[in-house]
Amino acid sequence: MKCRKCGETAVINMRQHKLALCGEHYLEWLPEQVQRFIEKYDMFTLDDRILVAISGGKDSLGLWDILTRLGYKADGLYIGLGIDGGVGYSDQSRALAEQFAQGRGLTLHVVEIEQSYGATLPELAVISNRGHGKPCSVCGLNKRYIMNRVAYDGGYNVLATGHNLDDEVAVLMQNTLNWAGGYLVRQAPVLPASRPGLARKVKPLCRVYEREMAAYAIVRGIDYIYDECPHAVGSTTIGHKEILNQMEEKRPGTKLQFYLSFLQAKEQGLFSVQATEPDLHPCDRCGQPTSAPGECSFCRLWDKVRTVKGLPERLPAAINTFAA
Ligand code: Q46
Ligand code: ZN
Ligand code: ZN
Repeated sequence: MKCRKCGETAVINMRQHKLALCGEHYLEWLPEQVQRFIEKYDMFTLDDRILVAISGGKDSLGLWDILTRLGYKADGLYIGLGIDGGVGYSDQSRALAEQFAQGRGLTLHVVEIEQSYGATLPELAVISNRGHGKPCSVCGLNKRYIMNRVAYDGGYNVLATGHNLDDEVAVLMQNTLNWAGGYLVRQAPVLPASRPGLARKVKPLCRVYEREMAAYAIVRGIDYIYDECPHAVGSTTIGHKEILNQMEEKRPGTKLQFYLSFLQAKEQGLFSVQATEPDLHPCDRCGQPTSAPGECSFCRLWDKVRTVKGLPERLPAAINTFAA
């Protein structure tokens, strides 16, 4: 397979785009694509301050790399969850995130939930008694809260995550199978900041295939964590990804088509009836916008942990920033 631009040996063949490229041209092509999506969906401009959620995986590190190559002001946020899974998952991913930031002179904020709030994620899952011993349900809540908090405190108006096309399509399939109207309405490349205190949420990689991100990280020499989170094993999302990959194999472009048709249908008003905004007010304890009466679910969760573990009322917030 030869590169369409120069005739050298191609490193990737993208059947859905009928395009094969060599390493050099691929490293040019992908950021151009991402820039196109940033503009198309009005995600942000060179004036915005962007906080990128960094997991240590190929998508978030690849995204951070692309945004800085494109000239955007983007700092990173790594949230340490204290997950071991027999492979030191959290420690390893944090080390890779720090190594990436240091090597490029970028600013990375690190929040360890155990240090900041008093328990690791697996501990929290047991204490909260939610999610049947699986930490994923409390994980999302904590990540969302901490991302909003750090974005707000640090004056970032945009929060970028590395969700790729495969992630988006797996969620879309799940939401469609459940006809989850509320979720379908909110699934989008951009979620505007509807209230003061919330940053605009963007997914610049929403049209980039997972294998394209893996190829980018490898060709670009980015050291990333190959393992998935140990708690992701056997998840519904991974099951859906496998099915979608089989469909893609038979008909290249299926995943992209599914996603783009969904966005188009939404634009034409297919889900607009459902678009009701929850009533938000500031949490009694922390002040972040919440739809729950009184305290937000994050504060209530950690109140319980403090009671169970006999911890002091409030631990000092610990955000470690490794500045450029
Ligand atoms: S939710 Fe669950 Fe993920 Fe959190 S505990 Fe791991 S698998 S990281 S996207
Ligand atoms: Zn080439
Ligand atoms: Zn709160």
